[in-house]
Amino acid sequence: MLSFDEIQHRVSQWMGKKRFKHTLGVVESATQLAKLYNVDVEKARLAALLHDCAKEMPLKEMQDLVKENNYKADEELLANGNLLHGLAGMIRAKLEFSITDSEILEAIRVHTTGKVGMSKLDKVIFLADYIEPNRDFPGVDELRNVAKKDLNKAVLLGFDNTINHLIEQHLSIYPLTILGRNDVLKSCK
Ligand code: DGI
Ligand code: FE
Ligand code: FE
Ligand code: FE
Repeated sequence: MLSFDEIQHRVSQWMGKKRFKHTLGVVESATQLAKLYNVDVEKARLAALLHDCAKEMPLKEMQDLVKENNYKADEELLANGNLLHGLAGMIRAKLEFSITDSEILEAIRVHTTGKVGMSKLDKVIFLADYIEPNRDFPGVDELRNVAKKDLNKAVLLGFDNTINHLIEQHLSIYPLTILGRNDVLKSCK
């Protein structure tokens, strides 16, 4: 089993400076959120460190990784690296670092799309990805404030922001993202 620092070093070689900085920001935010919401901090740190570990792979390599390891992915997921890098990252985490913890692997897998029935760890990683210190978009400070008070409400705002953004750009919304959004809405209020 490699140490956190050894994994960090390997991950840094798989991405550019900017994404590595983002990754360390997600580790920082995930650590804070995990403490706040009673999530296993070590699991959150490892999932955060690995969440984008496949993001800079060429799409073809992501697709091969998924197929060669017999994972199933629908057409829309397979066709778009923005969607596929979660699953590809999960497989990389398993193969390259022998991560076997199913909660960590799942949080990596669903960090972009979300899903129905997200665990607290899934939500912490999803949200940390959104609010880490290097993120700068309209509404991020409001989201950071909500994240300190209500995990589900903050995740809902994250989904809403993503969906709004996709609509503004006339892009496809992955159906599971809508289902995940509606599911966390039920946990709000
Ligand atoms: O990998 P990051 O840039 O840190 O962030 P991310 O994994 O949350 O999102 C990656 C990209 O995926 C981002 O540009 C928005 C896009 N995305 C998120 N949800 C959907 C989506 N794209 C489509 N087409 N459909 C979605 O539902
Ligand atoms: Fe990502
Ligand atoms: Fe990210
Ligand atoms: Fe934008």
